[in-house]
Amino acid sequence: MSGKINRRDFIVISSAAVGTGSALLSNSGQAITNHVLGNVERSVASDDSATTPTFCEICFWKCAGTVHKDKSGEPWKIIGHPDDLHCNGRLCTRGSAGVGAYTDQDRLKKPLLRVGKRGEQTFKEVSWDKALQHIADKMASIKKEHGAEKAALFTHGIGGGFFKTIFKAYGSKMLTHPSYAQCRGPRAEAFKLTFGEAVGSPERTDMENSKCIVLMGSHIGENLHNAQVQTFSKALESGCQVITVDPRYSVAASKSKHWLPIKPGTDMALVLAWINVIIEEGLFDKKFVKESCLGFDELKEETKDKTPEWAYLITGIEPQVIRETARTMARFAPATCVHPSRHVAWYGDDTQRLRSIAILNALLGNWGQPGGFYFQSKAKVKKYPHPAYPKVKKRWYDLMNGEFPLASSAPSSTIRDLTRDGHFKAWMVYATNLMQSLPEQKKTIEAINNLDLLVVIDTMPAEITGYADVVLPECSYLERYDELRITSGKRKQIALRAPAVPPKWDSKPAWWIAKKLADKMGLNEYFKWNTIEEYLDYRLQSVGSSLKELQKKGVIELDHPAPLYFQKGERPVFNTASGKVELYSKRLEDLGFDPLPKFTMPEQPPQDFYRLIYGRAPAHTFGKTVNNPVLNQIMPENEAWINSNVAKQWNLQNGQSIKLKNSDGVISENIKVKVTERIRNDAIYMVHGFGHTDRRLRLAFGKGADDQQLITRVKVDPIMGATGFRTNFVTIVV
Ligand SMILES: Nc1nc2c(c(=O)[nH]1)N[C@H]1C(S)=C(S)[C@@H](COP(=O)(O)OP(=O)(O)OC[C@H]3O[C@@H](n4cnc5c(=O)[nH]c(N)nc54)[C@H](O)[C@@H]3O)O[C@H]1N2
Ligand SMILES: Nc1nc2c(c(=O)[nH]1)N[C@H]1C(S)=C(S)[C@@H](COP(=O)(O)OP(=O)(O)OC[C@H]3O[C@@H](n4cnc5c(=O)[nH]c(N)nc54)[C@H](O)[C@@H]3O)O[C@H]1N2
Ligand code: SF4
Ligand SMILES: [Mo]
Repeated sequence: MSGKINRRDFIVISSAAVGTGSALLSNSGQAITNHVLGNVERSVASDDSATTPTFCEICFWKCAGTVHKDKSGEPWKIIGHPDDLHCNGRLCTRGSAGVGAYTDQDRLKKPLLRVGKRGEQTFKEVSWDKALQHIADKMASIKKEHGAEKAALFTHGIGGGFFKTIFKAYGSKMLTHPSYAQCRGPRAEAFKLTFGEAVGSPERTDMENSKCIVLMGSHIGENLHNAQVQTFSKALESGCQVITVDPRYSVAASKSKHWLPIKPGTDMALVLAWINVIIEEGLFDKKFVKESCLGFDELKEETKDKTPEWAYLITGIEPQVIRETARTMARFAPATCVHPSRHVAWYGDDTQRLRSIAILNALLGNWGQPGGFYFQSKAKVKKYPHPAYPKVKKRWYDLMNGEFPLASSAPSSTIRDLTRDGHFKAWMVYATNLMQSLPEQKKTIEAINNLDLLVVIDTMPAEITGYADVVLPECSYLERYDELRITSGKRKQIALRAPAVPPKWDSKPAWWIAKKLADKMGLNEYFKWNTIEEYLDYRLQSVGSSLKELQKKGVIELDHPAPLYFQKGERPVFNTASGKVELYSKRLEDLGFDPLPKFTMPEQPPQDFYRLIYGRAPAHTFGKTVNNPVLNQIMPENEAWINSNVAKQWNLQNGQSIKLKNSDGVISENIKVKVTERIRNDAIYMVHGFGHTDRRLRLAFGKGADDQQLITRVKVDPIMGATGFRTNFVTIVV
């Protein structure tokens, strides 16, 4: 496999690729709507009352948009908000298909109480009053018998905030979300250790001004975070040189000057070799390093033998390619951005790998510089007043026994493992399908079996709801008000989500569920507002706006954003102990970890086994869109990407149905083979989120395979507790 792509290949491959991110963004939801509705003429209402502001809930990018209704009052298309920084007026395929989240006939319709065994999915429908009373009684007895801190809350999504209030008021700060230890936690800790600040979400990468972008895994275009794809496309249009490191020829690779088909799990060795070249050839930002960085000499000493020749034997990337790409990065610095990726829980040494990436960026002097990393602003909006929360006896970190000293958020996997050991009695789970998001499913089931109460608040009968004692149906985002979207970015924006239509069936918004539950739990003083409108208006008044203004505009922008970059002559101060960028981390050293990243080779697949790797597809968000009637049509199942030579060896044909078996003997559901040159011969790739086992998901049930089922071995990051997922090997069962 050659690293460099010539121009001819570039054109051929890019047109053959799955489609670029920008091609999957649309100015209006009409194309998608027609796709579902078969091009029927709609009689469109044109008065103002037929449009409502919202922000998208199909993924966590939260693009702001406008919902349009037809004359019968049904939502029929969603259009991106032109002023919104997250989307610039264009929603992606998934966001345009948001109406499908509302129309899905398989949605949860009534509160449910479990009647059969856990996992059997046997429930009876009950009233809200009964369901909430059941939860309130159970929570009260758990608190009385075991203490409030025996209850844990898992959330992923903006409505989770209302349940956090309940938990804190109840006396538990055991709050966790899988987007930390299963996603971007290592990135946050590595950048905080190095620069004193995290990268944030949306990321503060200034790609639209980059002249060189380096992607390590990060498969932008398939990973479809709207404005990020747009800025990437913009950079490409203005001739930015992209270097993509990926064992698979991703869509981003097809847009790149260089594709480095790295041996999976060896990225840190490549980064250390790049650092070696940049230091040895004197290509680093000397002024910035001298004035603002700590530990350069130690870094130089540590990496002096990490030559491209050393890295070649580990990564499979030829030394001259390593040198050439390092020189390219340096040539365009500081307008070079080595993207820190987002889902980084890969191999168990993830904080250290991300440290190496942070250090490389520091040497390029791109922090606070156009084309590198910019400084973000965020609106300060007052909280609705409530009494002080009770003091808690124990926090999650008191349970860690000294492990994961730099975890700044509770690793969901550890909370799960502690539950398995009997530490927790109740879980409330809001908008996260823990059966698919946490690795080692068996442990998740064992943990759940140790609970006295599992409450799941979801819109769909996801796998996790099958194990719940009480299931609470939330309405779709098109049917509800929600917490304000107040995100960090280049400017200070606030967006509103308002209901375009009333909730279908007996589903309710998160704020309503939380407020009613608080009443039953005797915690109503924490939800003093009478209506959600009053709550939102109070918050908006605190920044000189109002609910009325947001209802009209959808997105507002506050004055005085912080400068995006360091000002000329400014002497940067960093939020680290030394006030400098810490190339060498005394903090890590004091905690007994390597102060500079050191590479160790991950375990390699045995004979006839391949490393299981996974990623995103532009038409889906994890497993939560597979049952969406629109998106299901676009991509109903996933495929196993298998290298052509491997396929030949196993005598596999394109489209053939196989199963995969992992090293622990777990066998997947059926999955179709995609025979391709676009992946190395030591890995098999699939899109995450398929292989649903809940029969109530009529479109998604039994379609494709679930990567999570095959992830039975993880390597845990000792610094902050992330579960490295890419440590599993699979073989083929024909
Ligand atoms: N369409 C869509 N977009 C999404 C999401 C979604 O569900 N759907 N989810 C969003 C979320 S929450 C996240 S966290 C992000 C995740 O998106 P990213 O941060 O881009 O995730 P990665 O894990 O970096 O990307 C997967 C890529 O890593 C490659 N890979 C596998 N092993 C290795 C390796 O050892 N080294 C290298 N260099 N590459 C490797 C795979 O081939 C694949 O191309 O996507 C976001 N965007
Ligand atoms: N094997 C493997 N595991 C992974 C990943 C991977 O790529 N492979 N990715 C990891 C990453 S990066 C992340 S961020 C996590 C993501 O993990 P999760 O956030 O758990 O993602 P999903 O599995 O899609 O579960 C989302 C749940 O929210 C529900 N939902 C959707 N909309 C709403 C709503 O409006 N209200 C409510 N109440 N519920 C709603 C959906 O029905 C679904 O059950 O998974 C991590 N785990
Ligand atoms: S990127 Fe797409 S799915 Fe995600 S919030 Fe924006 S429009 Fe919705
Ligand atoms: Mo994520």
